[in-house]
Amino acid sequence: MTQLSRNEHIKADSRFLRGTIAEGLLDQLTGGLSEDDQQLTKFHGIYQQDDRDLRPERAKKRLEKAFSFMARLRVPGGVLTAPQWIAMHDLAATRGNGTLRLTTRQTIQFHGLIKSNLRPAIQAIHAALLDTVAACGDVNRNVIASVVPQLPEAHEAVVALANAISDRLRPRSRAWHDIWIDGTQVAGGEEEDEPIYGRTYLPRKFKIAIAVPPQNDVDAFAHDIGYIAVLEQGRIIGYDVAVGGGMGMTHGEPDTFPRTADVIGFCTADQAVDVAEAIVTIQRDWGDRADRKHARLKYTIERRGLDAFRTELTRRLGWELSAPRAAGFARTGDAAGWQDAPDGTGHYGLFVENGRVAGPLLAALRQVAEQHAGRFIITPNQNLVIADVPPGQRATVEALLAPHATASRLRRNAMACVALPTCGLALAESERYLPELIGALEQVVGRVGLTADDIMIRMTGCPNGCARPYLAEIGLVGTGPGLYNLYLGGAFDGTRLSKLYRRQIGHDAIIAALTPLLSAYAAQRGAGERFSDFVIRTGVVQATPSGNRFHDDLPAELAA
Ligand code: SRM
Ligand code: SF4
Repeated sequence: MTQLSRNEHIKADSRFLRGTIAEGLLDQLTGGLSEDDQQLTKFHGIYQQDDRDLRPERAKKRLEKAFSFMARLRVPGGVLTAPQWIAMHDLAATRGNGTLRLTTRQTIQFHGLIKSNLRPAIQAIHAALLDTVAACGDVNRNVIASVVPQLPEAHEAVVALANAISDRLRPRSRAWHDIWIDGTQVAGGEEEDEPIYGRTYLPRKFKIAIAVPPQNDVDAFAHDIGYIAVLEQGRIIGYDVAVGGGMGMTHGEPDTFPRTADVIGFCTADQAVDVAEAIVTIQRDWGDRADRKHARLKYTIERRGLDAFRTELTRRLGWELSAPRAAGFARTGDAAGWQDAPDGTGHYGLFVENGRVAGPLLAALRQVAEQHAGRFIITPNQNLVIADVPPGQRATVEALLAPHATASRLRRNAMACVALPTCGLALAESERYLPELIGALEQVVGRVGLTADDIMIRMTGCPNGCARPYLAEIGLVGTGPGLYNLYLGGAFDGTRLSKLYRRQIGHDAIIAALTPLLSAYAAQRGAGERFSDFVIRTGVVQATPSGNRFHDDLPAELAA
């Protein structure tokens, strides 16, 4: 019999996600929690971290690492009210590190919560009618949806679906309430049940996105399930269903790879939640519980085959998906500036560099929230939309935010994961370095005449792919301090993975590698041709047709 991974035992023995978290919170001798409890707090949306900048100094002084916690909200569709935004602002200021971090999954992360602040922080989130339930862990995570408030009917439908899926797939355990809100309960849980997940939940994390074409702002093909809306006269009548997407891989292990999801059919809007549940239960039963590196749905599908997966889905649903019918995508990313809605309101797209809301921008957004009763919608590209602004308030909103929104096109189309100093898995800088690299590349695009073009750059500090770098036109993935693998050729509409172009290069080599390519693109591109399509047409890299070919077709010097 195959041996289960350690996490499977931790889950099974946890009394439905309780472990000894409540006791650990009372232990004042350490700023951290036990190793097993660290795995369990993830299911409550909480990660133990430490400030990696301080590690050497603290080690020299024989001090414990500078532990703190990151908490992540569950916000299906990314929609917050203005009072909720204010509450989150206050929480970051009083309990966190004074910043809000908008994430690539349309939510907010708080960094720097010390252990004694953790429970008050979660209680403040709860008081604002929000929670952190299942924002991490081996369950369905925050369900993301296209940000299209300018199409009110469609937007309302996808946000409602995101909420309905999130509700259906939310763990039923009361552990989150018991530990963080009620506060004292240590025992309990034995009598509970998880009708969808069971005692050991899923083999691994699970992610769902809902897209409204032509906008692929959610990167539908990067998800375990991507729903792609089919519209008739502005109304969503159903969704194409794509399965088996994912980004994470491990350097030097070619049996791990990013994968774009496969479209397997169409369901009506009323059927979409049942489809999600059926797919989740297949992954619960078929997923690999021995090796967490092969436990995502993408590997289940590679192992069992798409036909077998489709047959099992039909069996569990009791009916069959019909033939796919969604329209294609035009682009990923977000629009900046005003979008007009039919009722005369406006929606202001604000670029937030790498999602970090801090300093004057944080203060300006608070002022906007205080004056505006509309919604704050977080995008899946770490940006923000101030929605439902009446005509009379447009000038005020713009005056407050425009000074913070100026950025080149290159910068606006770029995204970096958090990485150092908080991410325990980072091999290289990302959020703290990308602005500098973009600055250097702005000089290059300025020289060759590409300042008016949209070229998409994404960076991560390790191969886990939190900023979806393998779907970028230019992807940079950390391999070690100051070093990155450079990937090219991910399609601008999010439908094609990229290919490795240079291994382990630093700042100067990145600029040196990209300069001639950008220059050639400016001079030789066809009408409307994207940078990623150009590098494939001219043979700079081979196209990657599917995830299991990600490591193929490399020149000899790059092949592992
Ligand atoms: Fe991620 C782990 C940050 C989106 C793939 N991710 C982490 C952790 C929690 C590190 C850890 O496990 O200790 C990072 C915390 C950093 C920090 O200090 O805050 C982290 N991931 C992020 C965020 C904040 C990146 C960002 O800059 O916005 C995103 C938060 C999402 C959210 O709000 O829920 C984030 N992570 C993603 C995405 C993109 C997406 O979901 O669309 C991916 C790729 C898609 C996918 O899942 O395949 C992603 N994160 C991972 C992985 C690799 C998973 C895999 O299948 O191999 C890990 C590591 C792991 O799970 O073992 C990881
Ligand atoms: Fe951390 Fe790696 Fe994710 Fe970046 S990609 S946040 S370095 S896990």
